[in-house]
Amino acid sequence: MRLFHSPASPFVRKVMVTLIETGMAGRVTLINTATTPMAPDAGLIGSNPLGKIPALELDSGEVIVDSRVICRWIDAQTNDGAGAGLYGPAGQEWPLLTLEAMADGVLDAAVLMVYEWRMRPEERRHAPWVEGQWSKIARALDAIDSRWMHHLEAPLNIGQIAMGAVLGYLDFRHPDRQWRAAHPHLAAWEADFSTRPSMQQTAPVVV
Ligand SMILES: N[C@@H](CCC(=O)N[C@@H](CS)C(=O)NCC(=O)O)C(=O)O
Repeated sequence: MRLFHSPASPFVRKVMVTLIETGMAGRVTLINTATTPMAPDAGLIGSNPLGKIPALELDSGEVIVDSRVICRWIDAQTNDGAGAGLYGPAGQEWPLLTLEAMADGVLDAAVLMVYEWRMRPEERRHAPWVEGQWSKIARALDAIDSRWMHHLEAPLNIGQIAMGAVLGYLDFRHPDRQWRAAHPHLAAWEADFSTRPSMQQTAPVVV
């Protein structure tokens, strides 16, 4: 299998952590990919017309996107198809899928903030729009810190993997926002979760 990959992408990190935690990382070849809305990677768009990473090309040639679907697919490959259990018991996966969706929404906002500053000429950057994105992130972190911690303090699940990628990305790209200050439960959880070998091996790298 081939994974369109960048060591800076938090969505790719979700997939990499899931591969490592399920023992499947050795089955995947990483394809180093640099892609932006204005300069989509030529090798990628044939597989994912959206021009986004991660995209997973199976040995059959079939391509799976996006990170949410890829992680679900990886989970389903283990234990003779019974799954790795990252989504909880069958029929009860909705809270964990919701937590993952919320984490992905935070990542979308955090990545858009980076793009606004990196890809727009200075005179066209719109600070209120950036602050609107940060407000989404802050509200989601508030909700997770106050109402979702029991899902994070449970056996390993997809919500934890997604939140690990979120908090690592906020440290990587938005350290000035100091997310820990108003989110003590998440801060304590992250201090522990980030010591997992799968998290250490996938720490973001500037490209
Ligand atoms: N919903 C997608 C989001 C993926 C995404 O936004 N990836 C970024 C890199 S972190 C990307 O490929 N950006 C290029 C673009 O937006 O054209 C997922 O979960 O995989």
